[in-house]
Amino acid sequence: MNVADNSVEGRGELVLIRFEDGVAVIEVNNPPVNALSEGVPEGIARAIGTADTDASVRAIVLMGAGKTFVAGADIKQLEEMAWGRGAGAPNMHDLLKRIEDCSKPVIMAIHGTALGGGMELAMAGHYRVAVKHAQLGQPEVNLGIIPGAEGTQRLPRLAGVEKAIEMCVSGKAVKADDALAAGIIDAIVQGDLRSEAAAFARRVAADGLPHRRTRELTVHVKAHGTLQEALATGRELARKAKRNLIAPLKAIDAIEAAASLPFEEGCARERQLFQECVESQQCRALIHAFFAERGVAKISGIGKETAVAPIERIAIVGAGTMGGGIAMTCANAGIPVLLKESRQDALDAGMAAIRRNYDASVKRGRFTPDAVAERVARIHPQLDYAGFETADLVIEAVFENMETKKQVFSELTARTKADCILASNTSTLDIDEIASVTRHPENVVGLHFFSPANVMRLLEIVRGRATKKETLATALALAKRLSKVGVVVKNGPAFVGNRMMFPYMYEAQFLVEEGATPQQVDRALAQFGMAMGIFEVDDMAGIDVAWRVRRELGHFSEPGSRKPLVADKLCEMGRYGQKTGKGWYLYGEDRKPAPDPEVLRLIRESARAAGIAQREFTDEEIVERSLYGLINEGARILEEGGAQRAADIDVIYINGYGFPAWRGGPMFYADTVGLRRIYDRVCQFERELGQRWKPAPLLQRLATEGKSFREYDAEQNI
Ligand code: 3H9
Repeated sequence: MNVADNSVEGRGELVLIRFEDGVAVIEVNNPPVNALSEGVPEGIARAIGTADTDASVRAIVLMGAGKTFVAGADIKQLEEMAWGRGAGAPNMHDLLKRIEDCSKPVIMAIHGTALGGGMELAMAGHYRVAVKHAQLGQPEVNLGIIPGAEGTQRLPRLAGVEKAIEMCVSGKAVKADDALAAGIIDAIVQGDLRSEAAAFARRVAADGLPHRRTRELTVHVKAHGTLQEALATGRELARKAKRNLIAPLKAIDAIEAAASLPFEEGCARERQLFQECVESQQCRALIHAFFAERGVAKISGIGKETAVAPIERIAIVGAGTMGGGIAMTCANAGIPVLLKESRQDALDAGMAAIRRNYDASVKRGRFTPDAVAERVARIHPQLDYAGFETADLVIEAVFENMETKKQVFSELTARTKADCILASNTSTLDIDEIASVTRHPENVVGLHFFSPANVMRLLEIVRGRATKKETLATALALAKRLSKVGVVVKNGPAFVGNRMMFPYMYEAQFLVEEGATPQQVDRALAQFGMAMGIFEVDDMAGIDVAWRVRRELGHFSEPGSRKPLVADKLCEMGRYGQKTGKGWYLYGEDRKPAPDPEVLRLIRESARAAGIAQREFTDEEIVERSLYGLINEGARILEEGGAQRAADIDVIYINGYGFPAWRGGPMFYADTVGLRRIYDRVCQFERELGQRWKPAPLLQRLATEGKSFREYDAEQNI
């Protein structure tokens, strides 16, 4: 075998080429994900040129070194573009043409993920082979852009208009079998990818098989009668599934161009649409969200050298809604779970709920019955602490009450091994006080899952005064294993997410006391992009739950503080929200909220009795009053060190509270409005509405200095 490593460009070996028995194997070598950073497209072009002119080469294989094929354009580079800086997008057009026009057959060999520009690169090959676990996708919409390297032109030629729309609009990757069935790849290889792909390449060359150029294929419509029907269905789907997003509709425009224009012109149209997207506020916000999500795991004082404890077995105390959901999360990740309850009926009810949830997943096609059986078998229901001494981590998920939690922790500390991590799923209570009853407070941490725990991605990891860094590092690693986004927050009343939620929730309630209706407030918030209005959220979480937390945290105990009038009354009337069929709204069989005249009457009567003047509100005022209080609280938390970065707060709100990712999270959104404007409005609200609107000192400082939360984060240099 003749091996000749060929370093390309001056930045190390970004692209390698080896010659193996008549086949040139080109490897993209740009860890961690082989992104198409500067130098990579040029390197690939050069390697293709080398192989094309080498008479001993009969065929070419292009693959990724390390754990994946190419995972797309370098998003750092795209971020620069989005902010109007940098050199622009890589010129992929010339490279893809060079590959397609190569005189030797080019076989793309895919493992890991071929995403975005990576999938586009793959589609320019004459043939594609992949390992079974490979995934291919056009996730650009998740970054607020459309495929910009001919993906919208090539995919409908390979897989048809509908599949192209489905993939470009959803942004979801498909597995190798699906890609094979759709005509995106030509074969799935079973053994070693490199040697199988090389053998495939030799066969293509030996048999003189045609160079299949994607650009020469005809765009086809599969399930619909006409192109226009397929496009109309796609646009409807995009409007529903990707509410408020610009890019999915633009991707469909580009696919339409593929079907109605010659290839080169379609590509030009795609580039134009790509450019429009990359310059949008949505793109900036979504790229911010992408890096924010990856940034949360970077914690000062914790590095690669910090020991992470192996978690082989987890025990959970409490089989209620939260405990059951957490048990499912662990079982889904392949971790055996002991699930303890104190009463048989509660344990039975908990296990029944788990089975019901899994059955629903089978019905939706998410899991096979066998996969569910395996998962349920990992959950061991029990009434005592048997086996807890073998657990590496225990998660307490009992009733939200300090005395009950302390009781559980004092039992746990006696029944678990010394290095067992003891976690509380509390959403508001003081972790240090809970830890005070244990022998090893350094092993105590908060793991605040969000309901439903098996669905919601957010995990607040609460760092107590004594929590050691190894415990945090283990919690972060576990979050990743459970497919959650773990965000480390400091112990403090209601931590970060819920603490910011209170001013938001109360202000919405004051708005209805002053003349707005719950529906109007919720509609304004939904139009802003929130997944749900705040009154719907209160009904879903339970009005009684908020009532208990208010008391636990001593809200409105300060003299002169304004207390919402209606929430307590609803609670006293037994209107707890969805679970009782009545709360701020009425709920029928379909669980959809309907306005209730009784609640409106109660609101108006309470306001009249308290002498609150009534007026009309615009949607803009509603959004400002609801969200600026939340942002102001976020600034206060940030300054107190409750969260490490403003971007961490964004990740919390996007993943746990339905804040629209395309607005980048509340703190990023505040930057886009301008902190000066937010600060001025907060000051105005303070004058008009009182003390609760006192501006956070950090907000004041940044506004005065003309800075943003992003700049504040950059200065922290974590
Ligand atoms: C595109 O391709 C546009 C085109 O149409 C053409 C334009 C002309 N660039 O997620 P992880 C970093 S748009 C730069 O923790 P995993 C990431 O920040 C792009 N960096 O790993 C992190 O860095 P750090 C379309 C990237 O194993 C590290 O890699 N492609 C990129 O859980 C590890 O990331 C996508 O949208 C990138 N493209 O998941 C794919 N990707 O360690 C986006 C990752 O410093 N990427 N990084 O924090 C992903 O979905 C996941 O990263 C992936 C791996 C599934 C690949």
